[in-house]
Amino acid sequence: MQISPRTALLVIDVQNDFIPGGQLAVPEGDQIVPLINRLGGLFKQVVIAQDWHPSGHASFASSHPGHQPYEVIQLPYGEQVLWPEHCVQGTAGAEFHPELNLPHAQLIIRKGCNPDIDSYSAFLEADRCTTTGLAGYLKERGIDTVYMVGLALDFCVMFSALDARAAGFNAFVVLDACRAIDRDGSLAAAMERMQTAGVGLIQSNQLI
Ligand code: VGL
Ligand code: ZN
Repeated sequence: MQISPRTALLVIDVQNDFIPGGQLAVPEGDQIVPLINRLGGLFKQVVIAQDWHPSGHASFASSHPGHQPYEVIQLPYGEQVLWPEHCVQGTAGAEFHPELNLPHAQLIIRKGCNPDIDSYSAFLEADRCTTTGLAGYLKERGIDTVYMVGLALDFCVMFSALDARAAGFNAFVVLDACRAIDRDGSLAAAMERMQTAGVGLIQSNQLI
């Protein structure tokens, strides 16, 4: 398929902590890397999102004495799943998978940097009002369509896709270039939310 120059690939959180062996490993997270590299070559515009938390971040269970990872608690902006410590700024776990190879990517957008607010989405933090600036960047470059790949399908990929739609972009998720955490039905719920929001759910052979 000829990919329009008004289209960008958004590569989400392909970082060591989300790969088997990492602090918040997504099953088979490593298996999508070769496909993402291949897809990257089709796009002129590539943006890479990087989960990038300060130590002591509000999304870490360790920041809430008496609570365990994967519990859900109430924070000022709403419900928050508590995670193991992951993607701490400057650590090896926060680095991209060593085989991720997208040298022509022009923007790395770091998210979750606010100590008190999580940000699954590459567009909008969990308070649902602080933006990362990504929508403005894409719009100023004339981009109207965003394809998304990466980790985790049922958290950061889904929220990025929903927010891309809300910001007025055509949004597609390349399912075989994603992997999910899938806790408590989160994958099925994510698929339904994306479908309802008009996110295109496709396979890589529709692009390659
Ligand atoms: C993610 C949980 C916490 C993700 C990031 O990349 O999907 N999930 N932080
Ligand atoms: Zn995170």
